[in-house]
Amino acid sequence: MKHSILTWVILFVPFALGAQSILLDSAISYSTHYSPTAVGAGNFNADSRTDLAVGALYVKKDTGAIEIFIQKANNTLSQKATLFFAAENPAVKCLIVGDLNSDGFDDIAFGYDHHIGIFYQRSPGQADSLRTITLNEQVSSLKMGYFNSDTLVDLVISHPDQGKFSILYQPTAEQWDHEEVTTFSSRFSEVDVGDLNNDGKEDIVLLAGRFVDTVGLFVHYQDKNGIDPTPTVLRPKQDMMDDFYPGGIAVEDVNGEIWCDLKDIAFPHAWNRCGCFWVCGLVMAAVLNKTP
Ligand SMILES: [Ca+2]
Ligand SMILES: [Ca+2]
Ligand SMILES: [Ca+2]
Ligand SMILES: [Ca+2]
Repeated sequence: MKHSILTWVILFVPFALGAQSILLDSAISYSTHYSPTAVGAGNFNADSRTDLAVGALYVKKDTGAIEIFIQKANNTLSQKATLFFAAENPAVKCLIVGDLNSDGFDDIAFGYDHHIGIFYQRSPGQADSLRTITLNEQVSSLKMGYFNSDTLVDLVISHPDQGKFSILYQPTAEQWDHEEVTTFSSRFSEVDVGDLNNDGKEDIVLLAGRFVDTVGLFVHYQDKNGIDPTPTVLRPKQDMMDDFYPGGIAVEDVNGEIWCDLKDIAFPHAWNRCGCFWVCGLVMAAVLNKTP
């Protein structure tokens, strides 16, 4: 296998958040064998340290890969294994790590082409063979959340075309029921999950931005009947978005409103502008504050 010199930048730039500036530590770079496109953090060896899974843009025709980096006791990473999988279009578009089946071991879910792939971790460091769930549309982003008032985690997937998103409900462990939701007619580059109205139920936020001229956030609230298919549309002031398109969103309480536990929505600019792919060039461009 050809060893790429592409590096993966974890910490790169200071970013601005309102009037505050936060200077991150100096960059730490690790080489991956294949061009990295997506990353997720979890535990792959049952110790107390967080490890990383990195999805690849290209390995070779009909072959995709997830590279596993284990965090050592000195807080550095060591490449431990590569999970290969067969696919017609194997470029990994998005990746998350979490315990999908509630067995105590973190699993890996990722999107490629119009599929979601899952590697279940059956015992520490041992991945099962690939489980594939085929959707109707291409995948641009996926996240975990709880969307039907049970205790098993579900998945939400954004599609870059057709004004649709998908929910994979998990009625019993490792069984995934696909529901496709038609929403505002736009193209979604990213999805995130958070309780935006502080009612204890997680809501879904879709970002239209990378592929369109008009930036918008489309919030689908969850009520007692489940996810509302009608979105609430949020559009930032256009001058916030001059000269670039946001590449992703993060739904977090970024300005410390812990006292009211409301979430804010941030637009990181994660597009490729300086030769490195993905995290390089991260800029916090806008924060939409919610007030009680
Ligand atoms: Ca670990
Ligand atoms: Ca698991
Ligand atoms: Ca569920
Ligand atoms: Ca909510």
